[in-house]
Amino acid sequence: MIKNKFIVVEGLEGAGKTNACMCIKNILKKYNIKNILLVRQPGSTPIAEDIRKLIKKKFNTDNLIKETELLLMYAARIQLVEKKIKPALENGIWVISDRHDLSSLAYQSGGLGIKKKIISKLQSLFLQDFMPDLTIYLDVSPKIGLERALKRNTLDLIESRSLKFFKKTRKCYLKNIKLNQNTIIINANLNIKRVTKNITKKVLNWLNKQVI
Ligand code: T5A
Repeated sequence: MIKNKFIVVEGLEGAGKTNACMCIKNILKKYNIKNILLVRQPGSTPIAEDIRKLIKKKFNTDNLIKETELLLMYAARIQLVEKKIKPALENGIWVISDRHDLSSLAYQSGGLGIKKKIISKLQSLFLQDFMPDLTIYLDVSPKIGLERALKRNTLDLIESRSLKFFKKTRKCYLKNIKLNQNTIIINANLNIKRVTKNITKKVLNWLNKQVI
C-alpha cells in the first residue's frame, strides 16, 4: 500500500517530459494505481490554458517583460494547484505534473535574471510548504533539446530565445535540483529507449521505498 503522491517532471524543451510523464503513469498502473491525474504547467485549467496561450504568443510591439512573465507563470500555477492538484491529492489521486515551480526558478531567474529571492518570496506567499513528493529532472543539453523541439514544430516565444538563455536555465536547474530532497536526475541526451529504461528503474526503486 502506497499513499498517493505528487510527482513533478522538469527539464528544458525537448528533454522528453511528455514521454517521462506517460512512462511514470504506466509504472503506477503496474502497481495497480489507477487514480492518476496528469497535468502540465502552465495550463490544465481553462484559465491557466488561456494564460499559457498568452505567455507563448509573440506580440509585434508589446512583448512580455520578464516580471509579467513570472507573475503569469505563478498565476497559472496557483490556479492549477488550488483548483485541481490539491483537491485531487486530498481525494487519494496521484498527480503527475509536467513542470512546477522549479521551472520558474530555472527560466525566470536563471534564464531571465530575476532575483532568486523574488521567486522564493512568491513561492512562500502562494505555495507555502506545498511541495512535490518527487521531482524527476531530465537533463538534456540545450542544443539537443532545441533541435528536438524544432524538429517537431516552429518555436514559440520562449523556445525562440538564445542558446545562452537555455544554458543559463540549465545551470540554474542543476544548481537548484541538488538542493532539493527527493529528486532523481536522468541523462536525457540518450535515446528515448534508454531514457525510458532509466526512468523506470529509478522510479520503481523510489516507489519500493514508499510502501507503508
Ligand atoms: N515555463 C514554464 C517557464 O518559463 N516558467 C515556468 O514556470 C513554467 C511552468 C512551456 C514553456 O513555458 C516555460 C517553459 C516552456 O518554454 P511547453 O510547450 O510545455 O511550454 O514546453 P515544454 O514543457 O518544454 O514542452 P516540450 O514539448 O518542448 O518539451 P518536452 O515535453 O520535454 O519534450 P517532448 O517529450 O514533447 O519531446 C520533444 C520531441 O523530442 C522527442 C519527442 O519524440 C518529441 O518529438 N524526444 C526524443 N528524441 C530523441 N531522444 C530522446 N531521448 C527524446 N525524448 C524526446
